[in-house]
Amino acid sequence: MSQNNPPSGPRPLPGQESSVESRAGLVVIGIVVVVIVGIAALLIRSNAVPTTSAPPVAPTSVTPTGNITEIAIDIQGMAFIPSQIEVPIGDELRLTVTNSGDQRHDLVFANGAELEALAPGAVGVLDVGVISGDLEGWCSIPGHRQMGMTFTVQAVGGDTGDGAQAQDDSAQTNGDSSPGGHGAHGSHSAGASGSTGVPTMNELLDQAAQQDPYPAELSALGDEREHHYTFTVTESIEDLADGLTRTVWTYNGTSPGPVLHGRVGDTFHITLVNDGTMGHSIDFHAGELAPDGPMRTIEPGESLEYVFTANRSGVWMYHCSTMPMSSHIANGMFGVVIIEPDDLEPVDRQYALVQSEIYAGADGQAADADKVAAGIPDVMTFNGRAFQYDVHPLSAQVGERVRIWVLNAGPNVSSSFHVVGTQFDTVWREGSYSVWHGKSLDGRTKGVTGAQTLPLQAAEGGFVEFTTFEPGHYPFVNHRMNLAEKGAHGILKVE
Ligand SMILES: [Cu+2]
Repeated sequence: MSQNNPPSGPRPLPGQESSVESRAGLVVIGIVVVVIVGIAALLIRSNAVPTTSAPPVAPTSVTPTGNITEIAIDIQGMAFIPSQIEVPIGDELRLTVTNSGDQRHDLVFANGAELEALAPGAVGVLDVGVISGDLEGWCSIPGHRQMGMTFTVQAVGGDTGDGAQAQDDSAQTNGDSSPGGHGAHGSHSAGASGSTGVPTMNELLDQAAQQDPYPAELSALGDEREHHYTFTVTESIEDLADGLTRTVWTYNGTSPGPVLHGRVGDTFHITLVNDGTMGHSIDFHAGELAPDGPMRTIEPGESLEYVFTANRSGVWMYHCSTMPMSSHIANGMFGVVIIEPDDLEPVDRQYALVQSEIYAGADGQAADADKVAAGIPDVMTFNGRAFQYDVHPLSAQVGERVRIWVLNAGPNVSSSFHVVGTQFDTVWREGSYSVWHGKSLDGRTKGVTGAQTLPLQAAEGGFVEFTTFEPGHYPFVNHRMNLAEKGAHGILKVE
């Protein structure tokens, strides 16, 4: 089953173990360096915030006390514990941060102070600078702030007549970023171009024309019953449209990841390798396993083995299940496992389409987590890129029987899959046929019937079958039309 794998599909990774160890070593060295740099800078006692990347704080109306307030905080799950502290105005603040969570986190402040990402179990020290007013902090790993990873320094006491002021304008700007904060993204998510960062249909079509399409053809099953794959997670930049890029997180370099294809009873052996910069994981809906082990989040440089037997037919989603899952899926970490029902009859052509959503962040950034939470995508895709099969049409011959497998990977919106100019004589969705060769399977409907859509909620899958009777260009769409117009649209060219 290699034909419909993306070009950069699964491959063995010679020397993986040594690279894992060296990366782990680098992480440890990195943490030690951070701590040493922090301590050394403190000893120097300049007025600058003693971290490698923080700009000097300019406490114009506050006289430094010369005191250092030292506070230890903890990271548990998706929260800083405590999430709010009080510090006397004019004191320097030194935080010791312990990451007791199960994935890496950082801590950045509105004044520019930054603690580099801490692996689970790691401890870091951050000198935040002189506290001249209330100050907001948060974890900057995509989606974590929206999950509640905010931290507030309250400035207290002092004898300045005008009292504590917000230490940085951006602290107030971002003050409504708590989960559910309405319109929170409005002020800071615009693309670098100064526009909304959302490409137009024409821009998306132009971009699709410049790239090879994701292979949609699904070839017939081979004889193998054991399937071995290595899934390597990477984080990279791709062009969303001319002049606008986005960060994507992928399995084996493409989104969707590789299409897995097999029969009921087949066993899949997946080695998941995390070559990213944050925790990632994988969850195969095609298997039935306790999530605790195989679906656990692994750190950069780590790997795990995930073995499952496909006991049931279906069009099964797989995806990263590291929190916040909505962001990890929206950033590209999903794919499909097609397990054919027993004795599925052959057809002339098969295609596999995975619908997904893009929530454009600023240029070069990952998905805007506020948009993901709001659930209104900017761009829709079949197989990871908007409109790609409009400029690189799928093909069929007149009279051929075509089967299209569809997974709605979400993460949020539904699909109403339709092929313009056809009627589906067969529709199979989530374990059952509604119509089969023009016959209703409800036991009541007499005569010839059919269906116009395959409806799919997020993470649902199925297939449709149809025949075309004359040449032409048959659009396939999500018939939620606003979503088709955002990119969930392609062409089947029949000759
Ligand atoms: Cu992930």
